[in-house]
Amino acid sequence: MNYSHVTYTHSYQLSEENLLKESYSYYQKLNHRRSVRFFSDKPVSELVIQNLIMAASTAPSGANKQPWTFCAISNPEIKKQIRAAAEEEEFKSYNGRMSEEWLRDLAPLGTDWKKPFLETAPWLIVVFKRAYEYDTANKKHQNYYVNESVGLACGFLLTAIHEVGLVTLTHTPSPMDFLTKILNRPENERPFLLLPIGYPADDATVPDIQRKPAEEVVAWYK
Ligand code: IYR
Repeated sequence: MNYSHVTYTHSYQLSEENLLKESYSYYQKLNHRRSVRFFSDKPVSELVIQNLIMAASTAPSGANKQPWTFCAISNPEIKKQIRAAAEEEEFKSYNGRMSEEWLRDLAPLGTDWKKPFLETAPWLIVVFKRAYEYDTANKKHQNYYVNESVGLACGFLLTAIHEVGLVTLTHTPSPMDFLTKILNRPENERPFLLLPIGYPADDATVPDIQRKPAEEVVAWYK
């Protein structure tokens, strides 16, 4: 069945001058986003988390399949299990699984296998990609561009979290299949990204990294 088409309405069109101003200030705003590893345990309400997830879920997706599930976890017992399992994998990664070059690249960031933020942050969001779907007759249906779609949704989630003054970290313990087991997810779902979310700790620090300048990022073809 085809969709009916409705008129596209966008709330504003900026003057050229304001377009320049707004695009610059949006860049400045996003440029303040940082991956934060030190969280306050100050609670964040469930409705806030739901709004942030629904903002993420507005991302475009292949054939509009929206191939994602966001698990929102505040249960301390589950967070504890996730931390223990993640640290077990990370310990192995930092002590033999990652290459020398990888460890050298990470050294300036000061990361290690310990992940206390998985318990401190009031919420963990585990994003699952849905490789395929089952209909009510248990027939399998494919999804499209699943990694791209879920990656975009995660990008939306990160910008939404930043916009409301909360912080997060794109944490990817590897391998991540322990999340499927702990959260009891169905076999058509695969863990994609683990995000602690909350307020930054009062004494939170971030590494003093630099972003590439425009000349290194943009290739113009005018
Ligand atoms: N997943 C590990 C290691 C790690 C890997 C990369 I690439 C990073 O940019 C940061 C960390 C961890 O979370 O510590």
